[in-house]
Amino acid sequence: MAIERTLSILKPDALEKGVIGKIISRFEEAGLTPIAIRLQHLSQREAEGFYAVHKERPFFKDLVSFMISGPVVVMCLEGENAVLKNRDLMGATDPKKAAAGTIRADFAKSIDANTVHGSDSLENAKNEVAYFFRSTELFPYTHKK
Ligand code: IDP
Ligand code: MG
Repeated sequence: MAIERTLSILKPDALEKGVIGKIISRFEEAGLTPIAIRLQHLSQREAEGFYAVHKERPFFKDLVSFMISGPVVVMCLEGENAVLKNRDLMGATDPKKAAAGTIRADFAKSIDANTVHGSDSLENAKNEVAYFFRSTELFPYTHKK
């Protein structure tokens, strides 16, 4: 398996509940290392640009207003099979359908406030990491595999 990079966002509800440390621990324990990490309060333009693929969907307005309702944590995670591993740790989009023990099952309260974003493919991961981080802001370092 290959070492990959993926984008993770801890959404405003994660900060509101005070669970960012618990969530980052889950990533680290699964072998996903944050190689860039930043607290950021997204502007409307930044959130709309990030979620541009969803702009025709009925939930787009609510999604953007939720994502700008408070600060978020944006992170680049690196590790074996990072894209799929992160999606597995996150659980299904709707927390009611998320498997037990996943981040969304344990922390999310609704499909809007679903605690985490994660890139869904290697190609999207590359674009999403580049949306938030310059290459000089990524700090790969030796870590537990
Ligand atoms: P994902 O976050 O699991 O990849 P996507 O389908 O990419 O899910 O949708 C992006 C975000 O839009 C979701 O995390 C969720 O917050 C929101 N969303 C998706 N589908 C719905 C819906 O049917 N109603 C309300 N919000 C939704
Ligand atoms: Mg998605």
